[in-house]
Amino acid sequence: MALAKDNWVDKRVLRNARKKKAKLVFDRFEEQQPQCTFGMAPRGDVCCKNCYQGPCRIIPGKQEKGICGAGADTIVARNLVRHTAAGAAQHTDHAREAVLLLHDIAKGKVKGYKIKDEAKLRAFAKKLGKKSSGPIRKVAEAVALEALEDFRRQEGMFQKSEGEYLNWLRITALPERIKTWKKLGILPINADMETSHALHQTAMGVDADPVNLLMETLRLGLVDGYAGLHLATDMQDIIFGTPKLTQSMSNLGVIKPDYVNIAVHGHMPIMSEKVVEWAGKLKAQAKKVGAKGVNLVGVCCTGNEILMRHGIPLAGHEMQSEMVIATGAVEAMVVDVQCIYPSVQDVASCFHTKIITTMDYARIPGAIHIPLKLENADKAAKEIIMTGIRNFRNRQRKSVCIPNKKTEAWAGFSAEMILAALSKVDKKDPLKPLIDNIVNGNILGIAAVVGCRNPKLRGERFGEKLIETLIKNNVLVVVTGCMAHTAAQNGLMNPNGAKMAGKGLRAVLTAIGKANGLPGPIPPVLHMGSCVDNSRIETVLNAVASKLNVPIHKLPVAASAPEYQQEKAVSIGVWALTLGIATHINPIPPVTGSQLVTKVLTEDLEKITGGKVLVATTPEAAAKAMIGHIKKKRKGLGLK
Ligand code: BF8
Ligand code: SF4
Repeated sequence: MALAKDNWVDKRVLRNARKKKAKLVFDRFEEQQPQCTFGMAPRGDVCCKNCYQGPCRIIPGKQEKGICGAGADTIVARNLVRHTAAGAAQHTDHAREAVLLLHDIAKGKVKGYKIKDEAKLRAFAKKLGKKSSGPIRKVAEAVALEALEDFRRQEGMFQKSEGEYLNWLRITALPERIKTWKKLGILPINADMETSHALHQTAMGVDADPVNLLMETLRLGLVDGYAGLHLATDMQDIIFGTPKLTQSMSNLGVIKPDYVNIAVHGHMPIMSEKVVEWAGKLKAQAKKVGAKGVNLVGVCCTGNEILMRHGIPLAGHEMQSEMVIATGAVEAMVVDVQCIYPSVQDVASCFHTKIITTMDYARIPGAIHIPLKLENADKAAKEIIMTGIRNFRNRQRKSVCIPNKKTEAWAGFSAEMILAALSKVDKKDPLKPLIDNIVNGNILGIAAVVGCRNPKLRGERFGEKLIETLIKNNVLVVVTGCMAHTAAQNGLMNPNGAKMAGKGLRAVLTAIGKANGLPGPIPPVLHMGSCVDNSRIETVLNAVASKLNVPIHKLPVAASAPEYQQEKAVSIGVWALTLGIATHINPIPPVTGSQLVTKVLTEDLEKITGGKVLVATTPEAAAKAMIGHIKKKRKGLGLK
């Protein structure tokens, strides 16, 4: 099996799982072969399941239309709308919960949470045209109500080009972008209405026009970007604090043999922040059961969130979640929503690990359910930690297998942190050193490598090879999501990784490091957070674009989701396209059955938003395409 080449798959842990008869993602992947190829490249056939006359399959030259008469272009575009809507719905639900928390804090309804970044809150009030001075709770209420408006505004829904649009888009996106989107008639009005409307529009017998459907896809990309990513990040920074530089460790070796190990998996800081707080408070309880303390470790995006704000180590990305349990040394894995394999309970049942679900709408049969609600968050978090502590005695020493694998990881590069680091080089004009080094070619360009790992690409080391090639070619790389775990585990998120960078990039990293009092360079790959924190990337790009007075699509930047698997990665990718960013996605998305949709995404869109999809199925080809695009943009700006 190609697994041997995946350096994040620990062979000993794998054997440990096998000994206990625990099936992992790779085993189920094999069982699923051969997977259905309908909708998938390169075969290019198309499948529709949108009504019960179907499923219908479109086979070119043989079966050109579904039973209702929908052809390949319509079906492919409809499927893309639905995936984008599903991804956006996950992010907007996440953001909504954070907005409601801010509102409850403002109204004094919850005691367990506070506002940590008051300056940020006041800055948002100002941007929204609200009173930014005075009692903080009043300001918080005004900001929360403006955010909630993005979930309830109704005016303009059926005359979209005339209506009002998302507050969060209005205060975040650059005027040039808003003008472009307004011209296209894709400004979203209300996040919930747009995602629900998308289900209507794509039902059997509603919209059959593929171009109109693609416009709807773009609108949903904007919903994702502003009412999802930005809104979630901003609310979380206000409540839990804006991340600053922190140094920690990554990979399975962060699990400690003598401690009560509790893995936190999912996405919402509303849960993870409380768990972090109570892990600190209950150290003495852990000692009572013979452990040295409580060791929290992070999995997937929640891992990134608690790494950035508290320096908690990263145990693994989503595909390693089962391996975290198969170390036999994890007393509890607490989860909330998104990207949690239901199989974690199956693996846990082969060991002593307790799986704890916390959200009423995300439960796993067999797991313990401790609902963590705003009003009982402290009680629930305490019970979660105590469940882990009580379970320490059940650990079977013979079943413990913790690999000796961990790598130093620096994190917390919020836009504010990046500017603070750059201001040490040029206090008056922090962006100048970045821009000067792009102009002189020390930095060829900037690439965001984000998103998931995909079991279809096991053994290919796609994400890590792509990042390594980019930095070798002097491209500054920023990472989020599971790709941040990948970069960390491969030593790219610490100063030593700078050895792998090209000469020009290394010189810049070293100059910034020295200006900040470090003995050497900063890491060549900057950790910007979880998947919702892709918003932070736009914040930096907007600052650069504004300073240069050019639109984002003229900047030497590119993005890649090299191993995407989740609908959320689709909606983030679509948002990047609306921003005008050339975006590589792999595996090839299921659009090749429609020549029209494929052509719009890979060619025509560039004339509309400036963004386009880059197709490449090897890391080398992906790096080449991204670097080629960056060079083209440099030329456009008159740079060598
Ligand atoms: O939101 S990168 S597998 S964990 S979807 Fe999920 Fe993909 Fe990981 Fe976070 Ni993002
Ligand atoms: Fe078939 Fe049309 Fe129904 Fe799709 S919507 S399953 S193409 S009949």
